[in-house]
Amino acid sequence: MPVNVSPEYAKAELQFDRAQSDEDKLFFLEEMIKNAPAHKGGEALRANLRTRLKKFKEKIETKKKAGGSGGGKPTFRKEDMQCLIAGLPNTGKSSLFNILTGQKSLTSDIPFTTYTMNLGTTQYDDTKIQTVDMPPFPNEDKSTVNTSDTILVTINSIEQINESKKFLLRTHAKIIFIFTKLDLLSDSEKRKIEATLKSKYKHDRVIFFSNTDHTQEELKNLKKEIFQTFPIIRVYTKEPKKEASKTPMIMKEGSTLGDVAEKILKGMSSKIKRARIWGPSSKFSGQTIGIERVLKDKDVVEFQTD
Ligand SMILES: Nc1nc2c(ncn2[C@@H]2O[C@H](COP(=O)(O)OP(=O)(O)O)[C@@H](O)[C@H]2O)c(=O)[nH]1
Ligand SMILES: [Mg+2]
Repeated sequence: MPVNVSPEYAKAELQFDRAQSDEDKLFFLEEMIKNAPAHKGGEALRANLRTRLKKFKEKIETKKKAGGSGGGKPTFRKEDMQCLIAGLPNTGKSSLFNILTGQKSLTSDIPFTTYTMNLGTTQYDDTKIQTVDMPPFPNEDKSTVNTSDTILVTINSIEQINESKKFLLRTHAKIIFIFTKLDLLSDSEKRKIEATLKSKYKHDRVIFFSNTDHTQEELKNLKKEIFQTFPIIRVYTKEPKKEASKTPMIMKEGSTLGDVAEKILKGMSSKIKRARIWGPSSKFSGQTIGIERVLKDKDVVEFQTD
C-alpha cells in the first residue's frame, strides 16, 4: 500500500534512481531512511529500506576487498586550487590534461586507458593549479570528485552533458563542460550545437576546444576560464626594503591580513607589530593596516614582527 511521503523523501528517491554508482546510491538511500515517514503506516517502507541499505553496504565491502575501482583513497593532497578533468571514456580527458600541464599522460582510442589518476600542474600567470586526469566515468574516484573545486567535464556530444551529470550528483565543484574535438566539427554542426545549448542548456557552461588544433591564445583563454572559477585572491608578501614575493599566496576570498599571517605560520598573527599594504585595497602606497583588514586580489603586504 502506498504511503504518503515528504518532498525530501521523494527527492532522495529520485536521486537514488538516477545515481550510477553504489557509493552514490548508498548515500541517497541513507537520505531516504532519514526522511521516511515515522508513523506506523511507514513501517514496512522503513524495514524495506534498511534491508536495501544492508545489501548495498555488503556489495561495496565486497568490491573493496576485491580491489575494485574507485575504492582507494587518492595518494595526493588537495592544493589551494584544484581542477579535475573528468568525463566519459575517450572524450579527450588525457589529451586535455597533457595540453594544460605540459605532461605526457597516456592517450589512446581504447576506452578506459586511464585507470589511475594522473597528477599535474597547470601554470596560469604566476599561479599553479593542481590538475588531475581522472579515470573515466563510471570509475572516477567519488571522494575526489565530491570535494574538488572545479571539474572540467570533457564531452563530444550534447547528450553527454546529461549522461555525465549523473556522475556528479554530489559534488559542489564548479563545472565547465569542454566540448573537445572541435576540429572534427563542421561550421554548420557547430552552429546547430550552439543553438541547442542556447535553448536547452542555458545554465551549463560549455566551452568548445580542440586538443589537436588550437592557438596559444585559445589555450590561454581556457586557462583563464579555469582560474576564474576559484573563489580566491592572490596576496604577495614582502619584507621591509625588499621586493615583493614573485609567487603569490593563494587565499580564500574575504581573507584578512591575519589569515595570511596564520597561513604562513600558525600563531604569527598575534606577533605582528606593524603591517603595511600596497595595491588594490590600500588607500595609498604603504598604508599601515591592522590584522582585521580584508584583502583584495593582488594586494602586497609587509609584516614586521619585532
Ligand atoms: N581530432 C581530435 N582528436 C582528439 C581530440 N582530443 C582527443 N582526441 C583523440 O581521441 C582519442 C581519445 O583521447 P584521450 O585523450 O585518450 O581520451 P580519454 O579517454 O578521455 O583520456 C585519442 O585518439 C585522441 O588522440 C581533439 O580535440 N581532436
Ligand atoms: Mg585517458
